[in-house]
Amino acid sequence: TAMLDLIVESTRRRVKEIDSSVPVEERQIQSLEKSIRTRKQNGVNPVIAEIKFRSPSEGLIRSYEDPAGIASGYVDAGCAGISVLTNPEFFGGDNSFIEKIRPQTAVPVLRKDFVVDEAQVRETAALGADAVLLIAAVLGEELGGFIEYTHGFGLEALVEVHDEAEMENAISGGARIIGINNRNLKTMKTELETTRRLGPLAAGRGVTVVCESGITGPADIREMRKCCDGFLVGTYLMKAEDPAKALEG
Ligand code: IGP
Repeated sequence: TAMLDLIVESTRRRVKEIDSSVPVEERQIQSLEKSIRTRKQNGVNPVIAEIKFRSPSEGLIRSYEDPAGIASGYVDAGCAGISVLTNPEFFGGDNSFIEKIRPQTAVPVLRKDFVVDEAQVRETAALGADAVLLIAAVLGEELGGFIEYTHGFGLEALVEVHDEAEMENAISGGARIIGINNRNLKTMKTELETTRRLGPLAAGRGVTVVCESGITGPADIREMRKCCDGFLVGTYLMKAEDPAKALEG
């Protein structure tokens, strides 16, 4: 996984600059798990809408505009949560996006980065996000420890998996929300088949399953809803002329 290795390596450099003396304020988090469950019970497709200006596979997705403006459009359109890329080098993100979005957003905010060190989890809490992405392929045997550390801050973890072994690692590690990434990080191709195959493995095990990546519109959501609880959509929304309208659509 050359691309993933490259991203992880550059992330390790950023980790050295984290100031862990910044206080983590005590606060009530907004639960992504509940937000997804409630919408599903009410017959609404739970969509976590993403803010992502570039990616390794797409290059520039959308020219930069105020992330808080995009987020408020997503909230008005009824999203279950907002996913925010904070990796600058590969995804055009920034930690400050979280601080800009959080105060004016009534839905859970997911901080999406490549967590390789506990200092990043603590940083996520300090930035004010409600949930953090943990990638099974990055953390391996350390995954369970990171999940526990995350829950210790009162934060939720979206635990990302791409195959059967990672799914088992996530469930046995105590994951409550599992994202099945349809993108193969080796080939960078997306296949909805991944969620079709792995989704049923999580059924009846008390976890909430999110179908991630490669969703190209409402038809994909209708097709996939039997295999998962929620959806994470980035590129399709960010490429739309009006991302919020695309979400309503
Ligand atoms: C969104 P898409 O294909 O709708 O833009 O995908 C999201 O799943 C994707 O951004 C993503 C991601 C990640 C990004 C999934 N896992 C890990 C960075 C790191």
